[in-house]
Amino acid sequence: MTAPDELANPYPPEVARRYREAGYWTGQSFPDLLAGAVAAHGERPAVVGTGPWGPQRWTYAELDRRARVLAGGFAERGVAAGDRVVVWLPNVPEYLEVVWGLFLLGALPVFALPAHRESEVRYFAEHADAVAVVTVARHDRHDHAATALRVADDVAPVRDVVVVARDEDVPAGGVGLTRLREAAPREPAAPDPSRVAFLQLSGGTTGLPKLIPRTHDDYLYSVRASAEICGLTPGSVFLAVLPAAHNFTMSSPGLLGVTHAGGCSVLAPSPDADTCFGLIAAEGVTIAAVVPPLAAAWVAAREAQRSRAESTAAERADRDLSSLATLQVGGAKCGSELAARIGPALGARLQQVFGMAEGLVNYTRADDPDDVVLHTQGRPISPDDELRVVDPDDPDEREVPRGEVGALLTRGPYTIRGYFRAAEHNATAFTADGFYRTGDLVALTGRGDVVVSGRVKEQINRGGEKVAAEEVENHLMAHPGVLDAALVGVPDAFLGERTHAWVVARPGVETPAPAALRRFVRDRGVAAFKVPDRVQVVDAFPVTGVGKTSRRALRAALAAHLAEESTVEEEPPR
Ligand code: OOB
Repeated sequence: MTAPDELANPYPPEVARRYREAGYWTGQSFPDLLAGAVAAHGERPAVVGTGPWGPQRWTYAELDRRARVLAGGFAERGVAAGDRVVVWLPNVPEYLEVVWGLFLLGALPVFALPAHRESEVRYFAEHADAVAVVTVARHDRHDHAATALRVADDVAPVRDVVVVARDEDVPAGGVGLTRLREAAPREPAAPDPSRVAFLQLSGGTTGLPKLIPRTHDDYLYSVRASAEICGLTPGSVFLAVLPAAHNFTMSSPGLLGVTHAGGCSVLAPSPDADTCFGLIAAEGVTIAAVVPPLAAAWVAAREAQRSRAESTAAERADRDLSSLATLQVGGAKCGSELAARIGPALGARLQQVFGMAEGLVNYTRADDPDDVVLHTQGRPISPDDELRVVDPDDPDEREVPRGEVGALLTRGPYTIRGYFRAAEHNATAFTADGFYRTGDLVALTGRGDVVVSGRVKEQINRGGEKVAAEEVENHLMAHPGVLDAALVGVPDAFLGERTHAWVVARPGVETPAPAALRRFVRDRGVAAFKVPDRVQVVDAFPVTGVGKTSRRALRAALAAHLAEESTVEEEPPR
């Protein structure tokens, strides 16, 4: 089904040779990473969390044993090395058991977010020719297993829906994890480290999300280097707050960086301050990774706790955050004001992280001066990360002078050279010489730190969750009462941006109500964060002419129109 070379190293051979010679690509594979951790830290705690079987606490040896059994279990179900398996799980400890099971088998996880719904999961399964979907019974008031079973019915190669749930909660047609756990353990595979290890998802800028092929060599280089930059040791305890499958949580330095260092990963079942403060105190968490709105919520919760004088000794112990040395904030811009409140409120040092699932990750460093940590998004992991800041309006993409804002292009030892099965999109997303067009507007400081100032890509960053304008517009336009739709971002104090959909009603049919349109998008089975925050139905777009030039110009004009409207509203009556 898959031409074998689709999963081959996508880097030009001479480039791959250079990255090996420089010592970035070491030939380490995912199974090697786990084997190394087991050999050096076997009896140390590796995973803490709560799933369908209650609280779990596994050492590296135990995680390895479980993963080998699941590798055997997947193999018995007919999953083979090189096969793709959609992993659609919340932050339960079994997530790591499953993912490591697949890695040890040599199968390729395709990472979906727990917030994704049928339309996204179906697309991932189809696009990757997945042979199985692994999910939970229910999560977040949604029946994940039932949705996965519907996908399996329609998408031919999907043979199995593996349900991470107690047997009594596994629906008919699904395979309980218990069944896979009955298998004989399997010796780890020895995958070619230059080949693709998994497919990560992209926030997307087009109608359909893209899949990102990452090799063992490139990804694990970023993991080892990130662990070093962030100073991880066997004593590090990482709190996974954002979805485990997100690139930030997984590898910056995240769950995998902690594995490399021999530290412990704690999976937070919910990102709220109460849950996370309790886990930080109980487990001695040293580092956590969050998006700006969560950092703001934690800061506010802490400031409120401080102002309540009547707390008991037990309450204070439960909120002891003194172990938390580092709070990483990324996924969206952390404004200077929020940045300045983090240290005083939480007692942790802020680390800004500007990364992307396509590769490039920037960090502020522990020994950076405060103004760098507060006002920049850090600098790249690798000396061989190439960053070009170019004039976005120049067809020749000439670089702007240092310090000026331009569009960021990047190339390097862990940045992809193309999306999976997306030849047409790749032709515009990458330059002829292999630079990825990030779509971000940035400036570089004199020291080479990156300051993110906006974006050129058609994507809305809703508190770190990425919404592709075109994807949502396509859903809206599927409604019979909709002639045209344009989705734009509106500034939001909490999220950074929220979404506003302009909808042109189709003449001659009943005009749909905004609430009905929001429900319509939700019912098409998309992640809740993609459902427009506001829908405005009009007879024609309130800006003229621009629609004929490009969607981009139309969205920009509509966003400007909204901004104008809101300033007008705020003006006092004359
Ligand atoms: C991370 O990855 P993605 O793939 O969900 O999103 C990447 C995009 C970037 O291109 C940029 O537009 C935005 O998210 N972004 C930021 C940012 N971090 C990410 N914009 C401003 N400031 C930041 N600090 O979001 C991601 C992947 C790895 C590590 C951290 C974040």
